[in-house]
Amino acid sequence: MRIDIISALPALLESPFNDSILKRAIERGLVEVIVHDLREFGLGKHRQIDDYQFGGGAGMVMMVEPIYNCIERLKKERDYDEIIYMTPDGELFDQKTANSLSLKQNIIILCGHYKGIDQRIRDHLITSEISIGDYVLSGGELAAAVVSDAIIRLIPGVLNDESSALTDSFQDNLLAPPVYTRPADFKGWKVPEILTGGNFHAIEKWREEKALERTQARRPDLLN
Ligand code: 6GU
Repeated sequence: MRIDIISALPALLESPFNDSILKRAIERGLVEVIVHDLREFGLGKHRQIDDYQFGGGAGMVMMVEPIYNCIERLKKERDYDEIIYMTPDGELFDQKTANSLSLKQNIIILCGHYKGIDQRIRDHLITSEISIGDYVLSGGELAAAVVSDAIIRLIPGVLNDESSALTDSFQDNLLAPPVYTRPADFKGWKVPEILTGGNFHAIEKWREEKALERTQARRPDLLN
């Protein structure tokens, strides 16, 4: 899989892909993540990428031309399954969308900034619009990192224990059960006995019960 991220602030996208699971996935060749600096497609000697909005109003708008040129350059090289625009008025991101995006070959993620991007890009080039929640971030970069992380960890071979992505919270509309590691007794705070007893059938049953209990208590909406 290949993810091309277009950003006016590419530095914001450096560290998420240079550590831990995502870094290893890239090193193993399971995913390619290429960040494109929109400024390189800016107009004139100042490499302008934003301008005042028609009709007046506060805030700059990202211009059509630099984004168009960047996307068209990429589209010449390969076909893209999705061209995603990160925006707080997009469709709410969830595990189902992550699952479906993880099956794609090539995607572009465009990060918005300032007051947003010229609507004509959204009308003519964007195939889907994603928001990561009902709050406003200064730009789409952190949201793009969130979406990329959720997608990449689902690619086969990225997680060491492949089954572990399947037992994530949300995969079956249930939150994950509690987990424990050694020591079994820390200052009198004890691990549930069933987990140290070695009865795997009983442990599985306990985990299912706890997952259901936790979901009922915290996210009853998931059970409908
Ligand atoms: Cl994708 N972008 C911005 N700027 N804010 C957000 C968001 C995206 N998702 C939630 N808030």
